[in-house]
Amino acid sequence: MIDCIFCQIANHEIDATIVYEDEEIIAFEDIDPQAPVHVLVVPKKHIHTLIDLKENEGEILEQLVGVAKTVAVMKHVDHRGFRFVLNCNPEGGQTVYHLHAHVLGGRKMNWPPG
Ligand code: D5M
Repeated sequence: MIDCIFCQIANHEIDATIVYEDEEIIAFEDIDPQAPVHVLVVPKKHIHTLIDLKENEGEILEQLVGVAKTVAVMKHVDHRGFRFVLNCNPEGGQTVYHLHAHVLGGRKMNWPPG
């Protein structure tokens, strides 16, 4: 999608600090980190929100989770603990409308989340 910032990052049209990339998924540092570790895990295919993910696209979620685990190991938060967050639509806190998951760690997470 032409105006989508995460599509532009996935296509290497704008810069990001990329920590992982394969054919389907890209992971990069969040520009406004909310924890010492804050990485976004993003499918390269443009999907607006979790709700727009089709039934036959479940593999994308598996890939997101798999890469989130890889990022947690790379960032040494796998055993300490980390949070995997997927915001959906306005009340879910989504601000960028290209499906993505957050990997947050390096500090104690609060519950319930804000
Ligand atoms: O999360 C959207 C996240 O995307 C938010 O934490 C800021 C981050 N963001 C926005 N633009 C960029 C760029 N250009 N690089 C890296 N990170 C970015 P949401 O769940 O939609 O609220």
